[in-house]
Amino acid sequence: MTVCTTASPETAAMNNNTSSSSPAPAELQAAFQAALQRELAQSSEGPTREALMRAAASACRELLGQRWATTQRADAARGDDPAKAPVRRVHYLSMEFLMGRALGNALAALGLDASLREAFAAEGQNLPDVLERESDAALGNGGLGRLAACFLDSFAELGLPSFGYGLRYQYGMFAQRIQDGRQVEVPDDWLRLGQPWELPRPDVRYPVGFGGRVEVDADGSRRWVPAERLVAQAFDFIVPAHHSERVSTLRQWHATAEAPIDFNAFCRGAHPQAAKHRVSADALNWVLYPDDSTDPGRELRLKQEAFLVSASLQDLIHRHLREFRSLHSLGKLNAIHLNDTHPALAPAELMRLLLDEHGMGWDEAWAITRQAVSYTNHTLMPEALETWPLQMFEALLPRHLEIIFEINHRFLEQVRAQFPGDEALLARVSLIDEGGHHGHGGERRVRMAALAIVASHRVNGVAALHSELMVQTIFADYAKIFPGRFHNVTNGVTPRRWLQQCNPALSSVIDERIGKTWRQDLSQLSKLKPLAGDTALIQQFRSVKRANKERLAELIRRETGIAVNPDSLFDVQIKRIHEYKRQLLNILHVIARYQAIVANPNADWTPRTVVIAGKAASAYQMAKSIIRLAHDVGRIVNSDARVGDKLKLVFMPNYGVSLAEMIIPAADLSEQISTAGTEASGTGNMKFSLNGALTIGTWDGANIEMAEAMGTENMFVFGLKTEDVAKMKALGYDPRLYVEENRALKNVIDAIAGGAFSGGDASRYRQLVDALLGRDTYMLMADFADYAATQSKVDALYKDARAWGERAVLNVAGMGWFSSDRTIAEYVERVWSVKSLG
Ligand code: B1N
Repeated sequence: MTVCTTASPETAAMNNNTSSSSPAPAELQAAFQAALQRELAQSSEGPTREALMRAAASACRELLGQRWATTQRADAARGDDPAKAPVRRVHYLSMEFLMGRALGNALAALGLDASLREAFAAEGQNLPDVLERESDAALGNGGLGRLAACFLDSFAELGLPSFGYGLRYQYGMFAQRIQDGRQVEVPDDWLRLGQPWELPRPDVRYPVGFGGRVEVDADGSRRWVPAERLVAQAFDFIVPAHHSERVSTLRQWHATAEAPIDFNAFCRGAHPQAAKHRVSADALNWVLYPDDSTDPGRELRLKQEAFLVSASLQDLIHRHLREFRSLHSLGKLNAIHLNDTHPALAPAELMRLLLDEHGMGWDEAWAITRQAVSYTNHTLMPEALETWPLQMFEALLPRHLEIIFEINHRFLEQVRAQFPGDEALLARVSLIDEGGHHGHGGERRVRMAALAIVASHRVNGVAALHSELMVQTIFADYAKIFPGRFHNVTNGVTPRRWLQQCNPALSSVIDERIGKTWRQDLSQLSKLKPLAGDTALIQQFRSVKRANKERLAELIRRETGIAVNPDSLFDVQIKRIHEYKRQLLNILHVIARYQAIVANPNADWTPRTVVIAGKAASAYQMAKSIIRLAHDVGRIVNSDARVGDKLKLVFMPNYGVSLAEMIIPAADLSEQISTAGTEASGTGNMKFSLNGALTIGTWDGANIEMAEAMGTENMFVFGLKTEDVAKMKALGYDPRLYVEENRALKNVIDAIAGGAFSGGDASRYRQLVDALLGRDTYMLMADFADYAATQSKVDALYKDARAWGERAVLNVAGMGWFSSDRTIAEYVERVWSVKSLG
């Protein structure tokens, strides 16, 4: 799939390659050997796996650097042919990019696996062991950050002129250790051993200011005089296409002090004062906020967001001026995309740069801003809607606040004209929350989602249901004011990482049947549909799955000491721990099953291994309590001789991209069980299905579209629908009624409450049980019976290996639409192309 054909013949050639014309292996071998010699010179350990990994990475990096230069030259020429509509360059602004490892991907993309395999063998090492030595680049929390990483892969593959912009955090997502069944957070010092992938760009640096005041010149023009100035310094991370020589770029900003030492203060002996700016710059680079869905209103986070936005937009303007010499065409030739509201300062900063630094008038600057900016919303959780205390905002970004006031003034005028007399509407949609209600102690706050919506030409949700709910609930007022601005683009995942690389054995089976082109055009997978009944194919699927399960069983044993049976059904739930995702519902089912097995050990049980993995935000006590419960229940269940292989519960520590690549190919059953209406999309759901797991899931997020694509009969759907949830809440939901009428559920709750899993300590899970019996916000009690009944259907089908296998094939066959290539093609078509501007 190629969406962008640009003017230059050079690019056309780059795009038309159907298979990557890899550099001569000799050239790579030479680069690899040179890098290896450098590595060896620096270490006394000999050619360790680390040394080989780093040598391979730097050899790849050199080749990628060449491709980068060619790609940039081609993109710069994209406006040259007056006969063609110019292609816009996309600037994808995101506080998170969850890249994982890069070497395996680079080798596959460059077509170098084979020659590197040989080079490693010559040193007595095999490829997978060497690849394993690379640590994950974990600069993201979860789905939102991983989506951004999949998008970079698709940008490269589709030949889209683009930059991903992020921050170069010193510490990424914390590593999770488990001590006595409890999560302990450990800093992720991922830069400790240096970063073989990044290309420092010492010549790409921009000043970024904070604080200070706004001065008014004699001619009335306004100018920001910041109190503090940092310098943003670029580091590039290059992402190769697999089927052309194009690359995409992730440009990550690193903050340094403009004046790292105040020598006056230093000479007075006032060392803290002398180091003030350096400390402040370091703080900015310090750490990724380890929070999924809620942000504490912390000043450092706002500074990080402002820093990302300012550096990225200065870079954009600089490049645009270099290429086109004038700013008038900036909106037409550039798209600026906001990955949620985290970079939503972008329109304010762009206005500031155009007005104050480049002397443009308001109307033109605003027109350009609106043309360029678009915004994706990723969650309906009201607590995740970012707002900043006005006081703090003003102290840090006084000029931006003035601009936001002006945008708001003009916007509210328009609303007043459109809906005369509706003062309540004005208060609801204003970019400023006046604080006249409960919460936040009545202080005034800046609403970032409002800014993002008002300044964008398009706003989208990430799955059909989510986009619908978005305009019916949190953004209903804005949808009334801007009909036509809102739409849907359903998420997708890159088939290169999430099938080709993580599951080479299944990839070969698929290749044999339908050829290899699914890597570029995932819709090819539908060709498997007529083959779903093919006994040999089912058998191949089964033996690949079995081998992947053995590999996972070995990892489980290494990591947790638990022995699991690869012939049992592997039932997997891996994602951030959050109440709405309902890992607790999963655990309740495990307990019910445990009790039933103990009561009736000789029944014909389908053996199951339940695997859970995920991190809890460090301050999220309920999520941490769920992790502890999983361990407590696992300890009891796994050591009960009456249970044996019939049931195991495993919590795998330190979930991340690389662990997902190991677990997903080994799953039989994928748990996607969020309360209907709460999971915006989910992307793990897609990865499992693509690897031949069946889904047990609610009618939520992208599960719905997956079920429709593969046939609802091929998914285990259960539970309340969004309308049911809303209705029941409106009528007054009482979870106790469900517990009273369901003996199995009552026994489960009683066991937890009575301390059956906590050594008799009835207080350990009191809060958790009280929450279930009191509010049960996510309606676990209402969904339990249907969930358990549906799990029994899973058991029954798993006993019929042929029927299960046929459905596994149909799952893969139905996933063609869920490629991030398709997602990006839709963004280009509806959001980023010149055409989409209307
Ligand atoms: O974004 C993913 C979706 O597939 C998931 O359903 C959704 O939960 C996830 C604040 C978030 N939404 N919001 C966040 C992350 C970090 C943060 O500080 C919110 N993540 C999602 C991709 O669309």
